[in-house]
Amino acid sequence: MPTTAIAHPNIALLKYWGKQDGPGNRPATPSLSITLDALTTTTTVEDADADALRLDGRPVRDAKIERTLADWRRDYAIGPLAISSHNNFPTAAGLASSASGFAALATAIDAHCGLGLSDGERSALARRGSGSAARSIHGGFVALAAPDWRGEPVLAPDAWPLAVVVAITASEPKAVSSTEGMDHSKTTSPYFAAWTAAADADFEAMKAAVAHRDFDALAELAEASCLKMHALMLSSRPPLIYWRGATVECLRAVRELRAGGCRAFATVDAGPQVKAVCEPQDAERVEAALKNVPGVVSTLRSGLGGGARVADS
Ligand code: 2P0
Repeated sequence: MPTTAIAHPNIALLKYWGKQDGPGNRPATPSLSITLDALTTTTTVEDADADALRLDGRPVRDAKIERTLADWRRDYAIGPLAISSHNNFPTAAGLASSASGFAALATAIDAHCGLGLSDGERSALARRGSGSAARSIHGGFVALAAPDWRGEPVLAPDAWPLAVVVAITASEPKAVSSTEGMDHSKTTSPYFAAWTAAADADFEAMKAAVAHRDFDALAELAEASCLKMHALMLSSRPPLIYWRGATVECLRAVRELRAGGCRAFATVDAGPQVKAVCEPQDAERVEAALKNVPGVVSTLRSGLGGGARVADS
């Protein structure tokens, strides 16, 4: 019998960029994210004679998934599997498909192979595939921090139901993967030490902003974390420039909205898309403003969603 799990991508408001040395894919800095509900990865696993992977219906080879399965098998009895994964959103468009992908895969395999993992163990397993996937095990606001580097729920999705508007500015796959980009920044950016030195204080400040549902403080901290991460990318040698012109224009548009009294802030990951976070009553206005920015191809809207789970049969 096949087993199906679903998971949603998450967007980091406090960014993870850079890893610790050594095994386990442990981040160098804590992060804090929101899990989205409108974007979904659905992954089905089934016993097979040999591993086989289908993404959105097409047979594929994926070195990162193959490496991760080999790593998981060092610790867990996981037989050969036919894996079929489907995203209801563009896979290569910088929308955190590896977060939802590895969270769904870890959840499906845990159930299918009877590993009996706790949420924390499942999060650690997902992290070994992709750091951000550790956070998609949970819904709402989620922290990923020392010493365990397992996703920890901070606030349930309905406790502070913010909205997210994603502005897609380009849809080709990124030229430099996050894993490569992080390593490159760690080894070449003169600002990397400053990034890690401030990380714990930034994390505590953001946790407090979330605990108090303080939108203005969250907006200020999230934009600072995002732009500090992009400063690391830009100061790497050679530089990593994930932005398009429209990315910057979207950041400007969100700032103008905020100056006009709209509660919204923007964040950008390792790609050209802009994610605006706002209060639900402002989502329509934010989406209209971003649609109007030249170079924006399309927009998506989402609320906050739940954690990775086995689908009802
Ligand atoms: C984040 N990103 O915190 C940051 C912000 C992108 C920019 O985590 O190497 O795919 O697989 O652990 O999780 C994207 O990197 O990296 C990411 P790996 P991952 O969301």
